[in-house]
Amino acid sequence: MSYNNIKFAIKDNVATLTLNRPEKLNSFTEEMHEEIRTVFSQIEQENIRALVITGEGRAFCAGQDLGDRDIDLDKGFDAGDSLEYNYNPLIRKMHALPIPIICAVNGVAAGAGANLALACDIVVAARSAKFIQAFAKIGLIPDAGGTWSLPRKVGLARAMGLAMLAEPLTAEKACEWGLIWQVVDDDKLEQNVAEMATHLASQPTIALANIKTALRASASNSMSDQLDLERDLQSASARTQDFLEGVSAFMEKRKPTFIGK
Ligand code: LHQ
Repeated sequence: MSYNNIKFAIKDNVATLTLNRPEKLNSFTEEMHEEIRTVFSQIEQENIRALVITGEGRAFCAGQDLGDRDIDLDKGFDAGDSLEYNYNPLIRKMHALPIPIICAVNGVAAGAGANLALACDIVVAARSAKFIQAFAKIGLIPDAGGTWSLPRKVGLARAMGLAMLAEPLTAEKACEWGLIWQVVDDDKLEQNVAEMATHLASQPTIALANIKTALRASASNSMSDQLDLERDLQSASARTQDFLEGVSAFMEKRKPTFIGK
């Protein structure tokens, strides 16, 4: 299937979603959201064990396309509706998706584009990339999960500065602050992320999904609730074929072959 605003490919259990409106810095339109919804349904149905999200051209994503025909301020445009129907379901879906999502931030990530990146499980940025909570510059607040993820990742002081000043944060600084996992040279990004995705797709997928669930739940759980959750998720992890394989391989001093079941 071909799309107008994205590219989508599946190879060796790894899916790659590339935002593909480079002339508008891969900013989101209504049609792009529809296409992303379609591929997420496909991801849920197929045997995909890792997802990579990246952008075509010099940018990762500049957030909402401010020129999209659906943003008609004279016709009662409601930004809340766009969040309700487009961004919020997407961010919820990403958090709930039971496979690792790697973001390859190939260039500037602004507005909802920055927060799309931050909603991924592992974020690797090109050294030249920048993160901009651009919202305040146009009279908005960070959305697409930004007000939730920023203080959790970098603390309140830095979250306030990023959101209110709306200044670009370099990839290096983002990594130093704990906003992202890794910075790599621009010409190494694609290869580095491809290797990481291939590796993750060969790992015990159910355990990775359970890690994701547990770490994400920790943001709102008490210590005691979290211990209960660890008990339940460990119980489920240990009932997988991959756990049996992991232990057997360790005892037999060989490399495990995980099947994601
Ligand atoms: C764009 C955009 C863009 C359209 C670059 N739209 N064309 C909002 C509203 C409603 C509901 C829900 O939520 C949201 C969430 C949001 O995401 S709000 C925040 C929206 N994003 C921004 O405010 C960022 C706007 N863009 C920029 O500040 C700059 O373009 C950045 C800093 C990202 C990159 O700067 P440059 O590298 O200097 O590139 P540029 O500005 O020259 O952009 C290149 C082209 O891309 C240009 O088009 P043109 O036809 O003149 O060549 C821009 O107009 C277009 N573009 N972002 N968001």
